Amino acid sequence: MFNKILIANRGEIACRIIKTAKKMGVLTVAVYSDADKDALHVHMADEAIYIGPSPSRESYLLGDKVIAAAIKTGAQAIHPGYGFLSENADFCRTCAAKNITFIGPPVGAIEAMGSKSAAKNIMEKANVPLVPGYHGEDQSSAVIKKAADDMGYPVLLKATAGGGGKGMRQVWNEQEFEEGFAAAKREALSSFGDDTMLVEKYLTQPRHVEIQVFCDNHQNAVYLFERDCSVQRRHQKVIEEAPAFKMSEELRAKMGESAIKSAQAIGYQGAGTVEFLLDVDGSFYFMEMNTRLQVEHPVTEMISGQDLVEWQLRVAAGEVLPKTQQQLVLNGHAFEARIYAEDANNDFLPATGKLSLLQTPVESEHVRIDTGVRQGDEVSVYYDPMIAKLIVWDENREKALKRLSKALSEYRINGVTTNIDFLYNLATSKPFVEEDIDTGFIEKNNDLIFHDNAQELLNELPIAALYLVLSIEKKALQSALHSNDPYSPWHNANAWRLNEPHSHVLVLAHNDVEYTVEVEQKRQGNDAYYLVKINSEQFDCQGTLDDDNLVVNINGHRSLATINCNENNISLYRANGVFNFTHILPDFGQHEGDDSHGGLTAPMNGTMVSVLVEAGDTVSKDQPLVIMEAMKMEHTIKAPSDGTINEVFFQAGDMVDGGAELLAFSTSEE
Ligand code: MV4
Repeated sequence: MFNKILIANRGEIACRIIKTAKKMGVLTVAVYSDADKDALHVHMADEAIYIGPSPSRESYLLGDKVIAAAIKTGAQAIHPGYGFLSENADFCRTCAAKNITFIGPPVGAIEAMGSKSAAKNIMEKANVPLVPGYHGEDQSSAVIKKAADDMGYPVLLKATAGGGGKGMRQVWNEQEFEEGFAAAKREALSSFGDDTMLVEKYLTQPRHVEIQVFCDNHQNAVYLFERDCSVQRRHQKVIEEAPAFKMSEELRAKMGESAIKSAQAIGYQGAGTVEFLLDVDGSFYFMEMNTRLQVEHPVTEMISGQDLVEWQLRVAAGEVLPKTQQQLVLNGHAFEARIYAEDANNDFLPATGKLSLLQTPVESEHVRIDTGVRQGDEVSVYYDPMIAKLIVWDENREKALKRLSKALSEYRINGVTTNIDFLYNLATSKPFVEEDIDTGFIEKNNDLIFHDNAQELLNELPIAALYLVLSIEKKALQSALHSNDPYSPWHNANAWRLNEPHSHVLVLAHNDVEYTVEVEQKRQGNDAYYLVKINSEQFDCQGTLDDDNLVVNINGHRSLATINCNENNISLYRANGVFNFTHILPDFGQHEGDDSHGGLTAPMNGTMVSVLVEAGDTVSKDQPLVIMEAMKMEHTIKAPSDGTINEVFFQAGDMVDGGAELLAFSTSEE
């Protein structure tokens, strides 16, 4: 076994590999770019080498720098993770030349699977089932059209240079063929510089089912069951599960054996994944083979009880496979949800920012979180905006799915927009629960998954407003009780001011739509309650705030909310999802029309935090005069010009209503 390995990757997969290496007593070397100098994977590794500027092409993709780092630290092997250099044949070759073990397949396997059409030819010779079609040398439209006519429509034209869904065109009947074929060739030429086409029977409701295979250097090969990865958006996997639902033992064995044949056809070693299209009639067809550890490998680990990274290290070090096929047992059901910093309501635009709050579900034998970030980290523009992979397991699909939705609803993330609500809506949608899933799932169920929560949002506004008012009143009481003025009426602690009714006018925004919310405190005997008005609607509200947890009663409906405030971004975590608001503060600056001759007024309700001047003081323009706190933020009110303070009307700890005159001021020009 190696005594030191270098991980040529970052983020969650780097952390995940380091965890297993540590468990095995193998030392680890991380590599990092400028953006990752304080990243979690750097802290977790035993040592770390800087490899360059933040853009991947100037750091993580520079094979020579990675190999130099391995040589410098005496790492005997390099684990490439996924992406980056993991399927780069040249890098694999250079490792061998430098006598550094590449933890992955032989370079010949990487090259063989690098071309989709070459892969198909190899699989055809190995009697691995391919989708009925034609992928021959003769590219005349007559030959390709005859193949299409013979197999029957619809057919799928695919550019052999394409991949990942690019360069595919459906042809629904014979009449459309010529035009479709010409268009597909034009698109392929412009996209890939190569218009070689293949044609296949078009499967209209296929599932994406992939088999995890493992081969050692002693001619042993096993499959570790299957994963269903049909839920994809623009060919990016969103939620994966293992095993595949509605999978019979017989079909599992047939697909597993076929996957083994595929791996053996290319002399495979290490971890590999054979992807199949599974048709509604139970027939399956080779799609492609991935020569790396996949992002979704944890669901296989959860149902097989195997650590696939440990298997990778052992096999790369020349050991035999840790288990035989007979020793592998499928137990339970697992899901993986990919949590991303992206805006699902804005075409999944990647989001960046600081993870000001990152509270996760509690990890257990049922809940696993693979992540490369911590609270306070930046989600940067340079890399895939993955925050974490949430993996859950239970003894069957129904129970595992309940664990998934519960864990998703327990996440508390603020500072960046995430896709958690989208994942929650998807995981709890009827078709998903009922296994009505194929690769078209997200398009088919678009309205279900992206339901517009405008009405739900309006129901949450009173809660956000109540939270803000309760926070101000709590802060006012605290600062007043701690004020240093012995004569302050606040000292008798019965908060006499709170007996006076007062109101707040707040402006809350969501997705650039602003809502004005009036909150008026009322009293019923000793109980305070609040009348909240939004547009023409009125809500009777009561609430008790304990840190960030609010027990709220709106028109007789009691419920819980967790709130996180980051500057004026408010995230409201509720059972039915997270709701984000921006609190629009009025401008505390002086405006032209302001009364800068008679006095300075409080622009809104707040608390006097400190008074920095006294009557008779001469002040200069922009000199701070008082600091008041409003809506959990402190604001300094400054002198609008050179002048004199004639009188001060409030002291620290006082609550002031919007519009109250704070001090009498006259400018020097007067
Ligand atoms: C297909 C197909 C239906 N019929 N081939 C998409 C990218 C590449 N992996 C192959 N893909 C497909 N090939 C035939 N003959 C449907 C897809 C497909 C798909 C496959 C797997 C996962 C997601 C997909 C999303 C759209 C289309």
